[in-house]
Amino acid sequence: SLSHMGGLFEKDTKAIVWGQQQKAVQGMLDFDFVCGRVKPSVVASTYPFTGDHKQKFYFGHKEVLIPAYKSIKDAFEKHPDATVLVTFASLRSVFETVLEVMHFPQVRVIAIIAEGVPENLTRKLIKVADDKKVTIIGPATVGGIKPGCFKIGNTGGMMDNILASKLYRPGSVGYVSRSGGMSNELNNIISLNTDGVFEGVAIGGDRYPGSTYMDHLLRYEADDRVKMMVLLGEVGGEEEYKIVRALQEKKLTKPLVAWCIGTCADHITSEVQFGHAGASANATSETAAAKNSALKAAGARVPRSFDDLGREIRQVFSELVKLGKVELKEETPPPAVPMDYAWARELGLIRKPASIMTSICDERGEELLYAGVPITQVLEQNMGVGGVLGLLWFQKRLPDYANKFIEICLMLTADHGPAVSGAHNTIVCARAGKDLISSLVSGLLTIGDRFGGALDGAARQFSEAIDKGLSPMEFVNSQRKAGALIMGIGHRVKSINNPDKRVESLKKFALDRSLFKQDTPLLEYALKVEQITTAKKPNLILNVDGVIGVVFVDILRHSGMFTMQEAAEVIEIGTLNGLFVLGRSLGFIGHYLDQCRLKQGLYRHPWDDITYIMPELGLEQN
Ligand code: Q5B
Repeated sequence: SLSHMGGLFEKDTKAIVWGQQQKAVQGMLDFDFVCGRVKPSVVASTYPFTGDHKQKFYFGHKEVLIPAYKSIKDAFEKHPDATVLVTFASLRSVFETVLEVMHFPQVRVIAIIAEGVPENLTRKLIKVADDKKVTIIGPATVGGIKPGCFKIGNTGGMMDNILASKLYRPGSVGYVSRSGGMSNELNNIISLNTDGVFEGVAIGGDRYPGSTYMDHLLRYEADDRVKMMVLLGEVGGEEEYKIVRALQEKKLTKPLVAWCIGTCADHITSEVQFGHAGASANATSETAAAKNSALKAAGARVPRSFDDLGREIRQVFSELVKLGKVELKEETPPPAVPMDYAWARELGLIRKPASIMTSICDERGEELLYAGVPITQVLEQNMGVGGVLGLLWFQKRLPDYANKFIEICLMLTADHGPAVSGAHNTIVCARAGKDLISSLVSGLLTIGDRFGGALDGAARQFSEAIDKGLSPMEFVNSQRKAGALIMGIGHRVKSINNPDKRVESLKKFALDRSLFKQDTPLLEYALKVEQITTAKKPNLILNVDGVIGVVFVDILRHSGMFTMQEAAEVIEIGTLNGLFVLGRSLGFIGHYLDQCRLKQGLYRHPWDDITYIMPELGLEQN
């Protein structure tokens, strides 16, 4: 059954990976690149739970697309040159998938990573694999590595480990171990004491591994490029005795350094089961110590302890060099593999200015923070919508009366009927069959100097006037002279004869010192301006935009929460119109829903409400 066990992996070996293991595939491609492979070793992946698509990977600096197939059949039929399957299928699905893959004649090697595969199923797979001349590595393994050629999945660890153990170019030592974790240790020990690893396979920790120590040692024996071999066996099972016999029968002739781990089990009085399913001695002959003695007696080079393994390997290797059996090659540095950004960041090797900065909200931790305040505290402290707005807009816990003022503003600006520009637009848009967001936005787009968007303008104009020391009359005159309207003054339907109740309520709240606990000099100034404008025309009242604008300036300047610079910035960046936008969004959404509920058809403006004035061009020509 061993005649088929030639070299498993070469520089052009191609594999298909079963499973969504992007990190492992990227690791394989990085290994390929550092080895100087011309093409990536992974040609496709397969996973039954996603449709056919392509996945993006890096091959060195280049980005490559590797196809992912839903069906195993498609993957192997479309990639007839793929001879290896690396399967990350779970213990539940691995049997069926491996069985299916073995039907494809091109398949020569299957690496099974899953742990806990039922032993009876593994034995069935081994039987089929033997018939089909397929080599199985695993189950319960990280896989194996052939420097310069191919790496199974996550074998060899991260790139720094691969570079440190010089796994990017072949050495002269072939090793086989059970444990994947220990294979990393072997990579390190061998690279420190010899010219490096030629190939290493971790056969896996189960009692019935798909391929055995012997299978791989015989391959190494047959391969001229392997000059010495290392075996890392372990307590439990009889596999190591096959090596003993092979040594005695001279089937293995190359120098073999061997050590079985688990010798400490002899010092423990109770029966010990180590991490691997097979790592338990059921008889004295299965102990690590017994196997080490037998191996030594058969001619293997067995160190006194695991600590001496490196020294023993070094000794054997230097003997081979002295005998001229190993020719030391000049080292050529491997190409630099670009480091993954995430990894480099984790190691603290790079810094990059963030594309986005934020100072109002942090959702990354266990609890959402608004300006550093946990959301549970926002609720516990009854901060309300006003408090939340204070945190998110100003990064401040505003005083309760200011939060209350904000909430009153939102309530009073929520709607002012279907006739105003914004609501009209929302209604027309809704009746044209558009969705909620389009209809809302259509309404919001009308907000500006004339309609609902005079808050910032009023704040700016009135505060500039008071800062310049202009009397209300001087201010009104200067605006008239400049031919500019006073923002926050005037209304289409409200006047001193038909006062705007919203404005009355806001004034009442802001001027009541028992409720509104601060001075309001700008509001008082604006009311004097109103007396002058309404004397000219009764509709030139301080309107809803105006009263909110000036009271907010009073909050910014006299609540003690803002510096003068912060107060100026709030106005400058157009914050205050946001209050009207936010409040009126409630109404616009209401109008949208209302139109839908009332099943209103497409709006068309009636002709009798349009005056058509055409230039009389046609007549002139006649
Ligand atoms: N005159 C609001 O104008 C309106 C003057 C003025 C000096 C002024 C106008 C205006 C400033 C912007 C402003 C917010 C367009 C309004 C809102 C929300 C709403 C809406 C709703 C809601 C009204 C007549 C005469 C003319 C003008 C003079 C007018 N305004 N002078 N400063 N500010 N205000 N916008 O009625 O000599 O006759 O030529 O632009 O604060 O949008 O409910 O509807 O909740 O939805 O069209 O409340 O005041 O008056 O343009 O015919 O002017 O007064 O120069 O003088 P009207 P006009 P003259 S609140």
